[in-house]
Amino acid sequence: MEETTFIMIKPDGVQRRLVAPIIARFENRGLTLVAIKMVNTSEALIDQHYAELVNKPFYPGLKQYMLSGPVIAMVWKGKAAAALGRAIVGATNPKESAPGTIRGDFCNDVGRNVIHASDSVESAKREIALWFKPEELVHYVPCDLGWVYENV
Ligand code: IDP
Repeated sequence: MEETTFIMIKPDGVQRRLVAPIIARFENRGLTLVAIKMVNTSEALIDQHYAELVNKPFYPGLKQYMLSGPVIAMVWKGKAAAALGRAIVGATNPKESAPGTIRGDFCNDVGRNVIHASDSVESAKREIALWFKPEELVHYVPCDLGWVYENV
């Protein structure tokens, strides 16, 4: 229940006014919002965030996309938060994302797939440390936990 994951609404999600519907998907699933901020990204931050992809042929386009406007950076907490976050977001390529997932409901093209979710607990730790200072994470106990989880 203490696991956290990093979720980011990409520039197209912000421009297309999808912030509220996207956040609702995570709240509806019983995850707890721990941190949120709007960020004007920088080249250095995007290069670090996507360090594993910098040599891919699509990276220049990805970087331009990620620098094209503000993003919403978030940390969500809950049981299996990283795996659940990926399930809520859907497959990388929207053509393969199931309906009911964010990408399956709101996008079409892999290069405009509106949202990022950490792909593992380890990635989440790295990404949270990259995007947030420790004091920006606000931990509290939501009053409905016993209704979200069988064993609290
Ligand atoms: P993920 O976002 O589902 O974790 P990654 O493989 O880590 O997927 O790729 C990061 C991002 O790079 C994707 O979300 C997508 O925006 C972009 N991307 C991945 N593959 C391609 C591609 O083949 N063409 C264009 N953009 C891509």
